[in-house]
Amino acid sequence: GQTLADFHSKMGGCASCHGTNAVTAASVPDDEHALNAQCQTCHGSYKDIRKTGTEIDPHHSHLGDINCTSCHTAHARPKLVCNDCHTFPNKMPFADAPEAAPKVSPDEAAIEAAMKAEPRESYDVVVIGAGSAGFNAAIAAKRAGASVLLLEKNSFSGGNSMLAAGGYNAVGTKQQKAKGITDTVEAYVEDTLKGGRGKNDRALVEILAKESAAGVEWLEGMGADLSEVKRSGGARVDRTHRPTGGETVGPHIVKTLRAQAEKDGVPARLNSRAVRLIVDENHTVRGVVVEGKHSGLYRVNAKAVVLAAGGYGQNKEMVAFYRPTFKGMTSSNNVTSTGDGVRMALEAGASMTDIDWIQAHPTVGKGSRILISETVRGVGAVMVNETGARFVNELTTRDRASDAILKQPGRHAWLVFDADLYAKAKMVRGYDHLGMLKKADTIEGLAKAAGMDPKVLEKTLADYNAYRAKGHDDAFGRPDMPLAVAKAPFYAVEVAPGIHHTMGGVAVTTESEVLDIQSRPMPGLYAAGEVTGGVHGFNRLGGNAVADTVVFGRRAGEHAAKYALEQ
Ligand code: MEZ
Repeated sequence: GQTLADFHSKMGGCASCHGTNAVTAASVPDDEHALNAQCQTCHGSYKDIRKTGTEIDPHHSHLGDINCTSCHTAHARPKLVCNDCHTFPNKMPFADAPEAAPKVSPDEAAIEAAMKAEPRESYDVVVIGAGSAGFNAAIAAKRAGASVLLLEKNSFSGGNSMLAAGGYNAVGTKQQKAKGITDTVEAYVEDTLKGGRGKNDRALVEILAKESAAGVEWLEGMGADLSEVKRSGGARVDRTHRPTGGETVGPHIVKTLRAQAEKDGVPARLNSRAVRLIVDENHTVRGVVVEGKHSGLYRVNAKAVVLAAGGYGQNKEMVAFYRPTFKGMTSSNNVTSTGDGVRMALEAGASMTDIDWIQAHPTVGKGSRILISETVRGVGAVMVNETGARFVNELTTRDRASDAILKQPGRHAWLVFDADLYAKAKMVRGYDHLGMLKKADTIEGLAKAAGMDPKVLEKTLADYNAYRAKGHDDAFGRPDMPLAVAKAPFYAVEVAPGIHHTMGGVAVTTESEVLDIQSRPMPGLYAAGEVTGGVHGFNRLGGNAVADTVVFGRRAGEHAAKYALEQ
């Protein structure tokens, strides 16, 4: 079959996509911005081509305005990136084109050669990974006066942050004050330490809490909407901030950061994988070897490098090695969470903190990779087992909730809620759109649709509603019961635990410096976000990952810039 490129070349030659310059590896920009602009000149923007019906439309997704070429690969068979997580049946044009040749990883000799070659470019700060931590670091470093390159291996930016659903934990915000919520830095710290079973690095947690509200303001200053505040598991008060209407937080923040980075002159360079940190004999960082999708291996010199490459939740070998009991478990993470940052840091001589601590999120859609956000429980859903009985405080910490589900028959559970919750939590409409919900006009009907015992489910919900009315959950001590489950139609979604966050990672100081195996800072090497260990201890609280990426992303960028500008 012909490719998209064959088709276009018949219309206007290579110039129809590439312009009139000769196409060479060096002339094709790694980020494909120019190509994508060209696609949109003829076909219109995503908004122009968006469908309005109820069908799944990849041009209107939580990934936002990503590059057309992420899916419409011109010289080989196209690939719907949505299907990295979903199983949409969408038919792609040129679906019969030949498959791309399998990617060959660069060998050691080629990497060594690139390390010795003349640098293609030089920057004060190179940031690896364009998720929330990386974007925050790049913007902060740029604003501090450094020249900055932001690298992203994927064909679109956002990383795992793109899939963050629940929200951003912050204390002392104007949103909390407006709702009359009494909260303190100490309470945030204590909740986080309790959730982490006291294994967290307290100094890092204190920074997280103290700088959390400033991080919200920093994002708001870029146009973000974090106006709603709700409860997450393990928190004593409502401190999880998110966009109005319960919209998912990750895509919103990524969209905001993407636009700001573009505006500030630090857009992510896409399709550009960092493969090796260049460090000298004194463990001082000198640069990075990059593998461009089109331009191959090249060296970039840097006075400082910020590792913001995310966790390893999608690296099955690393999961099986560090946590054998989670071997083969599904993961809610983006396919980009492959542990590259941890690997590069280890190769460079960094030390690790709690590298084997992995979090299973209790509610990943059964048999899928779709996270059913903690928000759904926070807003009011009740969790029952396959008979229809409750078995745990729905707002306990994730490790406890996951353990409790794995002890139930079939090692799964159901979240049950009603029309009021459906109206309040916008993300639930997304699950409905994906066909993940059972729905019925009566509780009996819902129980039958989900294979539960109707009598058991009816009694469970009647008891729950009575506990709510009197303000005390006699059965499991759930601290917050915002909604009854009383208004038809009723809904249920089947869930089971899945890998969600790798709490361990690169060991860092409070100034985001990476430590070597003798616990000495490695000059010029900084890290932030899920690639690091220490902040979350044994178990991360919902809402603390986004806070981590913003607070420590900013700090890493600022410290890296300061260091670089002093060299
Ligand atoms: O912080 C998280 O991981 C989170 C809030 C996830 C979720 O359930 O939405």
